[in-house]
Amino acid sequence: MPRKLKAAVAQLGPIHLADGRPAVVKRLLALMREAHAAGARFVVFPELALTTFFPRYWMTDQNEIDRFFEREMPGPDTQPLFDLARELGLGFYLGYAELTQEKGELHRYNTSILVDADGRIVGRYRKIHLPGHSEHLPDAPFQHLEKRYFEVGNEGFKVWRAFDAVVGMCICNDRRWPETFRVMGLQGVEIVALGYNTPTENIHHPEPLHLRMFHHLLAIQANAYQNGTWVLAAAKAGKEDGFGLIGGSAIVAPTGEIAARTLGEDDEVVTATLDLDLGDYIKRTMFNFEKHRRIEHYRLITERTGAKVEV
Ligand code: CDV
Repeated sequence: MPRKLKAAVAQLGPIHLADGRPAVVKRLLALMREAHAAGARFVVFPELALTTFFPRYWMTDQNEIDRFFEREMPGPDTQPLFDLARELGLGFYLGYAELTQEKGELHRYNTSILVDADGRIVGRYRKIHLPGHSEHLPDAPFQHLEKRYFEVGNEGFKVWRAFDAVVGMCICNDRRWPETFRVMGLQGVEIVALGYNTPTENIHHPEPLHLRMFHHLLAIQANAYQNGTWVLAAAKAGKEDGFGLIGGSAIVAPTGEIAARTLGEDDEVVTATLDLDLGDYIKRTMFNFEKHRRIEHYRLITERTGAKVEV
């Protein structure tokens, strides 16, 4: 019996500072209805999908920072997403800023959740590869303060069984790191869901715009192929209060080919029917890990963090 899943990525156009949660959730609900009308059973939303990409702003008042965080999930503003998921039988991936209390201490993570078609949270991922910096960069056109506002995720790269598939999650910058996908690949991942906010400008080194899109697609296509997995990548796109984010939301097949891609920089849904067995031949042949991996030669990957020239 072939395993097929119609899945969607729901790109979001800009969310401005002045846009409140209820207005954003209304947009997400409309995208869910559109994905469902197209026959999808799973829809992927972007990273930090409930607010503007706030790490671009330098803030020192913790109360001001915490306005961008969710203290509960679902909470009063986000409950309608879960209700609609249950009503439509449509699961989703949602990225948001998580404020949680553990052992009496507050923690802040850049988080995504996997919600099944019954509207239940079945998985949670806390972003591990936090990009950017923690200090104020006065000469930069904008900030990228993920290292200031979030802790490194403490739950690893897990996979979950959902939609009759093995599903993993990662967030934005994680997609550029082969380790992210290989750890999930070693757990037999079949779908990697990922949301992202990629500024059009590299604040650390000038890069032409086309290179930003090229690197995004290069990373998700290569990692899909090298692990024989589908990748569902959802962008927040367009100009948020004048600050540009690339679009390019895509559904990538285990062959590394793009099966669907958004065209614009606004709210947009694209879908594809995933053949969940397509990655099997890649996992059995070219990337048969059991047969071909040589872990005795990979020690440096876990023993050394930075590159060191010793010759
Ligand atoms: N939100 C992100 O993680 N953004 C990063 C930075 C490096 C641009 C990204 O990889 O797109």
